[in-house]
Amino acid sequence: MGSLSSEDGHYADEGPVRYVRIGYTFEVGRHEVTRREFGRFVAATGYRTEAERDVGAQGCRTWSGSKWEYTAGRYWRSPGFEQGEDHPVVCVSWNDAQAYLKWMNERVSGRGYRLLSEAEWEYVARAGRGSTRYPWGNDEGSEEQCAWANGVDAAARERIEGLGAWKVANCSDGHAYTAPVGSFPANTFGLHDLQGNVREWVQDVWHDNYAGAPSDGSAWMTGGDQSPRVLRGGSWAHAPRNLRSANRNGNTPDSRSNFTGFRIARTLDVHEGKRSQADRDQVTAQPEGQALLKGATSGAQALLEVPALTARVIDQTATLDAAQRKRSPVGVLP
Ligand SMILES: [Ca+2]
Ligand SMILES: [Ca+2]
Repeated sequence: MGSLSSEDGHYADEGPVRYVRIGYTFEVGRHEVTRREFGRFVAATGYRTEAERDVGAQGCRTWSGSKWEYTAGRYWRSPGFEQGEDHPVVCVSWNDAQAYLKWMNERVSGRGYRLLSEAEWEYVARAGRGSTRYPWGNDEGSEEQCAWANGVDAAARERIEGLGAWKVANCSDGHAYTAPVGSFPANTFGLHDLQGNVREWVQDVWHDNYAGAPSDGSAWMTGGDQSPRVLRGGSWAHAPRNLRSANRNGNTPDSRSNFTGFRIARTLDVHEGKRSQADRDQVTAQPEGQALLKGATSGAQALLEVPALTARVIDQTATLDAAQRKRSPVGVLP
């Protein structure tokens, strides 16, 4: 986990590189949480996001054409660009994500929905491509990137004003802002859009580097800076460098922007690869039509319409070897 200082685009907070062993099975949302899913939560609870309540700042952080700034009236239903119901929800804070998870856990007791830990996030984002900068390899800003992920690209430069000095991929991924979830290929774990589309909240508090970080996959909740939470994966608004699997950021739990969303997860079973009988019973007992499982690869299902889950036996050591490859000249604008 992390990246070596020799990796192109490396930031100091991505080191030191370390081994993480995740000795339990967990599920992770196949997609980022969508507007449809979040809307169901809001309809059921009347929840008002922090953007709507102007917590700490007015509205949601958006691009004005010259800078990022909090903009009154912007929130998840009105983020400053068009979104369909199958787009990822944005303008949600870490606290809003926790409210969503709390509601899910009240609806379906005992399931323990939560955010991913930072280590889990990087594990599933790398998806077996441990040593490359991206799951598609090392080249950035290339056609390959645009086939894989929604980052800031030629489509964005065409449609978004004032990009000026933004580093933009030299290809078009077809989406200036968010894309419907699952528009890009699944990784080898069956998961979509870890890199790009929206940046995703994870559970951990912020640390400036990985010195002393847990090695068992759990969220790092002690020490460091206790206020900011970690964000991973880059988004439609991020340069290729920030779509790298190792890239990380932190922001306060009430912060929100129109490139930030989240993804859900839960621990399945400490017995590797085996689902508990109670869990199987729950799945069997679910009311017809309530499961929303689109082509999941194994028996994991949600009891209410939540992001489709995919079950994976995560009992491997997430490794980063020292293999560093010279990448080709990149097609990135200055
Ligand atoms: Ca894009
Ligand atoms: Ca993402």
